[in-house]
This record gives sequence, structure tokens and C-alpha cells, in this order.
Amino acid sequence: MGDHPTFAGPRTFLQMPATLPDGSPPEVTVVGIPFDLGTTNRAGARFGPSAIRDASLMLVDGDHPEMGIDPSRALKAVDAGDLSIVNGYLEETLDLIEKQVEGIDNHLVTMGGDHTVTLPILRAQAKRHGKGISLVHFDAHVDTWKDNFGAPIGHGTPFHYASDEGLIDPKRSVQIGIRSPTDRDIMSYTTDELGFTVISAEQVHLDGVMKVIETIQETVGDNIAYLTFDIDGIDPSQAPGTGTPEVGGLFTWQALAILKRLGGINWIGMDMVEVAPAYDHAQITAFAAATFMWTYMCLLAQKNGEAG
Ligand SMILES: [Mn+2]
Repeated sequence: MGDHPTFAGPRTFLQMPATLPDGSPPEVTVVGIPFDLGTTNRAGARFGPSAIRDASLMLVDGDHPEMGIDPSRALKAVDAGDLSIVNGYLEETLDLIEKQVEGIDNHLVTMGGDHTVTLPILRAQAKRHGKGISLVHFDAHVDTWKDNFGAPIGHGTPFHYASDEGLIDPKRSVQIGIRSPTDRDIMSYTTDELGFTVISAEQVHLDGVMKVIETIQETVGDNIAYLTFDIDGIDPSQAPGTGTPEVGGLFTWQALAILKRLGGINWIGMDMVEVAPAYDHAQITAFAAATFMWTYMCLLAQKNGEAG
């Protein structure tokens, strides 16, 4: 237990500092991305970073109950604030995000923003780690559309471009929670042409989380992997604060049970997108988002062998 209650103290993610007190380089950098120009329905994910930071304060007073780790203590981790954006300009902002991510040479976890932001992050990650990254993708939507209602780019298109540019290897990538209305040609493009393994939300419910974990582990194998978590993968009853909610989604316990068991994967980064606090109730969406990030950071700490 820390030296102050959870409602007091700095309002950064897990109350982490912007730089480490001893001046040493961090192992993990968390940043916010206040951006939502790529949304197709309800905007508001620009406020995701601040909502997730606030909600994360519930997670600073102890170790993960099963993993036995407090990641903000076990890792050399910082919350470096928000990335800069070019307000009102989508493509310029994506270029600027890519440049800023390129400047971060440790493990990057981002929060907030709509799903468009994953594309420049993957471009920067591919420059650093190499192309053909495995994607582990929680979402209600496949996000492989070739355009965004006539615009070339938006939050429904990142994995079309990421596949097209070879940043990710769809044949070693998994989408979990898919259930939105989607034209059949886009579904067959996603599964048959690109080769994504798609696990619908209903399949998660019917098959159970252990089967899902197995499929993810088999598909990704020992490849480098990136976790992209769209909060609308979770059911709107548990994550209403998002722009494009779809009923029948994952419950938070299912996503947590899956995530917690993916420590064997060779992770290179994570984003937590599409949290739009204006549609949230009692912060439940932000609590879910913060807890997924916290759990991911526990996986990283576990890998470092720094339990406790
Ligand atoms: Mn998405």
C-alpha cells in the first residue's frame, strides 16, 4: 500500500513520473494520444488519455492479485505526457505521431485516440523491429476497410494499410471480439485474402477463453507481436464510453483472463484506443481501459522476472 490514498497524488498513468528520479532511461514509456479526427460515428477519444489516467489511480495501491506484481514499481516506467498533434489535420497528425514514436527507443504503451493512430505507430515500430509484426487485435470491427466513408484514411482503415505496407503479417495475426455489420467482401478480404484469424465475440462466448488463448498462441508463435486494444471490443454494458458500440461483446473478465495468459508472447508494444469519456457512465469504460494496460504492463514485468 502506498503512502497516500488512491484519490490523491499526481494524475498521471499509475502516478508514474515523467522521467525517472535517478535519470536512468525508462524500460517502458506510456504516452497519451489526444486525437479523434478519424472517427466515423461519435467523436471524443481525444479525451481518452485524461480519463484513463484518472481511472488508473484505482490501480496504484497494490500488486496484481494473481500475478503478484505492481508494474509501476517493478518496471522502470514513465508517463511522458501526450504526443503532439496538428489540430484539425488528420494526415499531418499521423506523420507527426510516427516521428514522435520513432524518437522513443524503449517499450511504448499508448492510450487514447481513435484507431487511426495505430497505423503511424506500426510504421514506426516496423522501422525499429522489422516488418511482418503479428497483431493481437481486440475490437468489434475488423478495421480493414479500404476507405473511411469516401475518405482515404480513418479509424476503419488502419489494418488495410498496415497489411498493404507489410508492417503486419495478417497470417500470423488474430482479431478477437469481431461482431459489427460488415459487408461480406470486406470479411472475405480480411480472412481469405489477407489471412487474418478472426474470432468473433460469439465464438469467445461459446468456445471459452482457454480456446481463444490457444488460438492466439498458435497463430502468433514466436513472432514479434503488437497488442492493439479497441475498447469497443468490450460489450457496451461494460464499456459504453466509445464511439461505435456494438452489443454482444466481450466482458471485461474475458479480456482480462485472455490477456493475463499471454505472457509467453514476444510483445513489442501496445495501444488502448477509442475510449470516449463523454459517453461513459461512472468511469466504467476508463476503468476497463486502465486495467487492460495495467495487466499488459504486468506481463512485461513478469518477463523481466521482477515479480513482487
Ligand atoms: Mn477499431
